[in-house]
Amino acid sequence: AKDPVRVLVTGAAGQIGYALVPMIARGIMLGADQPVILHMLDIPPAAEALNGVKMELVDAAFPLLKGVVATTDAVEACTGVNVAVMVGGFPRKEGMERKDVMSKNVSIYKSQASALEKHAAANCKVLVVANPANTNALILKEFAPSIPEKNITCLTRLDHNRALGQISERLNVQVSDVKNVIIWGNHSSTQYPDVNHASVKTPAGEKPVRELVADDEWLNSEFITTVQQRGAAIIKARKFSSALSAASSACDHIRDWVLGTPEGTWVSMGVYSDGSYNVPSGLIYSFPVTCKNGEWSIVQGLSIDELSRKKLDLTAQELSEEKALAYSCLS
Ligand code: NAX
Repeated sequence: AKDPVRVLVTGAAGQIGYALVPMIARGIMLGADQPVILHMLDIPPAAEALNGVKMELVDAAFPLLKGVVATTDAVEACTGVNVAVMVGGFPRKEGMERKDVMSKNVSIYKSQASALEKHAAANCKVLVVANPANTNALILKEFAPSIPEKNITCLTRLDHNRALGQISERLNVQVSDVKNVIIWGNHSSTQYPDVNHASVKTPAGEKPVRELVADDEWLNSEFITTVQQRGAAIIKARKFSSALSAASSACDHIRDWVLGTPEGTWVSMGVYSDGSYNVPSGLIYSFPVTCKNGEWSIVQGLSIDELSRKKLDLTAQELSEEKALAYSCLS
């Protein structure tokens, strides 16, 4: 039998945490044959609720779950973890300035970066979910210099999956037959959902999404805004933000990273830019990636048309501004 993998979930008493931990304990993140030990971190006001989640994990009698650590101590939470899913953060409340929210998250991610750097297992893979996800991941990277930058990522897979979902609904095809959409840039409303290289499996072979949809007007406007605004639409409908889809996408992100993407298929991940596609280096930016042997690589050589170029630059611009704001909170 395999040795258990230790998976940290921060903010585990929150909405996404509640949806995510049972998925991990069922093997959805790391595979049906992979035992896990869950490490759950939250803050003292949520300690009792966190303990309740632990009780439910025990009650669910998950065969793969070999242990649960539930704590409000970041060092205890981070010790020995192989995978860290960072869901905890400070939410934007009505009337709060962007800078105030940024400042709270910068201080959280700075201190959790040090806890991970000092106490996580070597080669720990980190996924930041909490918003502003790209910039929180960048702060984590800056303050955990001994963690390889390749190991620090943020979640845009939910946006990627939303784009697959929209195409599948529009064409009335199985979502599993749609592939290779791309989310470029920030996990925010400036992200660019790009279908220029996406295809659908049909009885007559793979066909480009643009050819099948045959409505560039829809693809260039409504499709893009629907994906960009989907988070807000969920809040409006549910009065709470996306949780089950965020949790499921976080599992997809880690599973594909660890176990690999299928041949001929790429996914979107927020990763440290190396300057590919003329995206400024030094930002955590969402790119199309393939994964093999536990490592991602950015898909190279895709053609970028004029409309796309503008959208790639716009979201990079927003990330540069967020980065500057985050740094201004440090001084
Ligand atoms: P909740 O408010 O339900 O849960 C957040 C939890 O984090 C709370 O239990 C809170 O006590 C805890 N927390 C706060 N500060 C902490 C700290 N310093 N250490 C550990 N835990 C801490 O929010 P939820 O709906 O679960 O969303 C969590 C985060 O995910 C938010 O930042 C949200 O904006 C972000 N999202 C990101 C998405 C993405 O695709 N990247 C999509 C979904 C979601 O909106």
